Amino acid sequence: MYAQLVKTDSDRVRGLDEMSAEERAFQERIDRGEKIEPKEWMPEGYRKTLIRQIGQHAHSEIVGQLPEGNWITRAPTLERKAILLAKVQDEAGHGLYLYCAAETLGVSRDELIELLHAGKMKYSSIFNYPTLTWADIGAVGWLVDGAAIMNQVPLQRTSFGPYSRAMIRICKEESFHQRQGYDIMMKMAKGSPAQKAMAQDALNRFWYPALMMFGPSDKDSVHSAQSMAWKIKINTNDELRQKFVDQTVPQAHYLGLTVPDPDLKWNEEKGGYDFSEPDWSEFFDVIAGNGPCNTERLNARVKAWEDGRWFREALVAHADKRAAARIAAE
Ligand code: BYC
Repeated sequence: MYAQLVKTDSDRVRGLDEMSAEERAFQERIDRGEKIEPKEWMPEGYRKTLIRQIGQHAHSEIVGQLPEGNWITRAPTLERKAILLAKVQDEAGHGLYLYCAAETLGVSRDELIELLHAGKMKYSSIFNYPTLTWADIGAVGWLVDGAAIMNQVPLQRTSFGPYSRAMIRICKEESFHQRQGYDIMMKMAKGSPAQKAMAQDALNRFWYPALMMFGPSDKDSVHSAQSMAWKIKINTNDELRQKFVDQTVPQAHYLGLTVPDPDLKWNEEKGGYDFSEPDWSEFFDVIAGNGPCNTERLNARVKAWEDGRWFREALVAHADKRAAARIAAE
């Protein structure tokens, strides 16, 4: 089922002269900047690439609730609890808009969730790292939501209408999330020496995993070329990673924290920072299922799905009863 739904063969971009008339007309629409809507004709590869990316994105929002949800009861003040609760709730909402966008491509939410639970569909590598201290919640908001926004702002212009529209609302909420994370970091970094040390430790542990969120380096990105030709992706992984570093390093300086990269250096000529690449073997290991929290995250999702089964079945039974009563009354 995985192969039928999401496996794409998009490592080679075909020229217009290699395309059928239908595919050529489709590519020309993309090139003119038109949006593609669900009922319109689209190449199978385009549909599958979108199901893979939107589905993975939706799963990331849902699994992404876990590392932060873990801190709701332990947030230091009532205000922080309320803010964190609202943020985690927003992420559930983002997951739902994205599952809805994927459903317009002919796949059901249940099918996507089954693939996630079977380990056949991915979610963002970042959520396989633990949140050990309160400062980690600051680092997640600042760096993880910051990286998410960097990736998602261009996706507001993605070629598939429902995905681009979902992104507009999601980006508005993500910018609030990023600010709440930075606000936690400010408090910690300007607090007692112990609090500042916690903030530094969180930055040390989250810096490289955040850089990995943008995906492998361009030379190892199998999908980028075709996804960019279809304007599903607007930028390459390395372009966005560079922008993220350029934006985030001055924010770390403002906090008085040190980015854990001895080779980080402003490069006047390119107008950006030179920085060390993440450890890509760690990245591939994490996305293969061997990160510090992969098993815990997936087990938590499967348990929530199983625990909610009776409720979903009750809703369907209730809807069936009401429908039967309506028919009987006609
Ligand atoms: N984690 O050819 P490539 C959020 C996989 S934020 C796991 O470059 P593509 C949130 C990739 O799927 C996070 N897997 O792929 C924030 C492919 O494997 P498959 C969610 C990754 O798709 C705060 C292989 O590596 N955001 O939700 O062109 C709180 C080769 O990569 C990752 C999105 O999903 C990764 N980091 O580019 C709560 C944004 N990177 O599928 C929630 C939308 C790569 O062939 N997605 N892989 O088996 C995208 O923009 C793109 O899919 C990516 C990857 C840039 C992530």
